[in-house]
Amino acid sequence: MYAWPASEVPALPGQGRDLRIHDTATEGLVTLDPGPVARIYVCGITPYDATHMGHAATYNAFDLVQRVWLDTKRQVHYVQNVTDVDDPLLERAQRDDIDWVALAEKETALFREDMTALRMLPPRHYIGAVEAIPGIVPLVERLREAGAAYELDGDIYFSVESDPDFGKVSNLDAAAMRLLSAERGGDPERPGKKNPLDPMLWMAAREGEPSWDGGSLGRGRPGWHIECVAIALDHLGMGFDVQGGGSDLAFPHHEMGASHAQVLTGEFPMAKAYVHAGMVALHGEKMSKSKGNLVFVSQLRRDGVDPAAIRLALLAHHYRADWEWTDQVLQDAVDRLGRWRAAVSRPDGPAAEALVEEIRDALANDLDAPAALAAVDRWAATQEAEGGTDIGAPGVVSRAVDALLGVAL
Ligand code: 5CA
Ligand code: ZN
Repeated sequence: MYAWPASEVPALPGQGRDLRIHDTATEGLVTLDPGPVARIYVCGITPYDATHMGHAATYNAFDLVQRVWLDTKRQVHYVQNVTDVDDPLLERAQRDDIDWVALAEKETALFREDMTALRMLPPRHYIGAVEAIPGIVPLVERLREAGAAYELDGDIYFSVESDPDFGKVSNLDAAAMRLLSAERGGDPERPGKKNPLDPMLWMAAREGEPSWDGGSLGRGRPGWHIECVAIALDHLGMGFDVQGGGSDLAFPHHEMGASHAQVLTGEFPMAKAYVHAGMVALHGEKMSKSKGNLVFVSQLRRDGVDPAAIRLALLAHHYRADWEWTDQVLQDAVDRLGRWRAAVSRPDGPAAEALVEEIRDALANDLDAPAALAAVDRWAATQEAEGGTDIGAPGVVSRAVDALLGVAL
């Protein structure tokens, strides 16, 4: 499916930096060394409700990854999916008595608008689960032929024991895995499974639910993890640079996906770094569609909030931190945007070359956006207090803030 329009990324003077980023699998910082084309897969939305600040924060983190790479003059091959058929989507459509396809299309369209407004660069390939089904079926068939999958009352499960490297993404013990599996879409209690953690690859058609021809698998629909694996392998291949998502995806989603891919290809690892963004909360609890404690990007836009201020509110938090959305967070961002715009509206100002390097250093250091904002704050404060004589410096600052942080001043 089509993604959304790209905003322009101004070229900057000087040299970009190689990105050092936290990898969940090795539990430390890794300096990535992508070739001329960096490859990244970021898990997309399940489109049954509007984009909330938690989603926006996670996509902001990976937009920064893309911008750091672009600044090194690399191309970026970015792939994102849309989980446009899954239990939560079907349940919401039933609850609201609407067609599930119409619901998915409406919320995906709104997501595109929100991403465009926030100046998130689009993926090169934006792929729906439904359109990926013809590629998913043969992968499940191959897993079954390899003895890594088995049938249970018509449903097909992946056997986690078929991957010797299972567990190396999230580094959790068995008890923690079991708990998270139950919370996040798994069915560890279902009798008859070889291992309670085994995830579904293909769900046999259920009465009243959509289903597709699965060849030798019979009619049904794909499991969640194999969806992302099929799309990632099709468009990026193994050993891509970054697998991204929020921290709630480390287990089971990214763990299971890595195992599927590793068993399918015999290669390890699927991704060179597994990068996870922290969770945004509202009123003390993780913002989530199922709990309904949400602040929507589209609602703020409707209320007249400048999308650049929303973006600055996201950037004010380190991507790995869990943080709380409050009115004050937004107000601080609105105030900061005002100060920055005033500072760049003059024709001259304090020299800006050092500032560009500071923003680059901050982002290359595990995407330290708050440090980048602090550097721009200092330049803006000097501009306000003393001004400067460097003709064109405000232009350099606004181009750097746009190219590296996605904020249009
Ligand atoms: N479709 C799947 C991924 S294949 C999915 O998790 N969809 S989602 O709509 O539930 O979430 C989309 C992205 O937003 C995921 O990366 C998820 O980790 C992230 N996310 C969800 N809630 C929050 C939150 N409160 N804070 C930060 N990120 C969040
Ligand atoms: Zn995914």
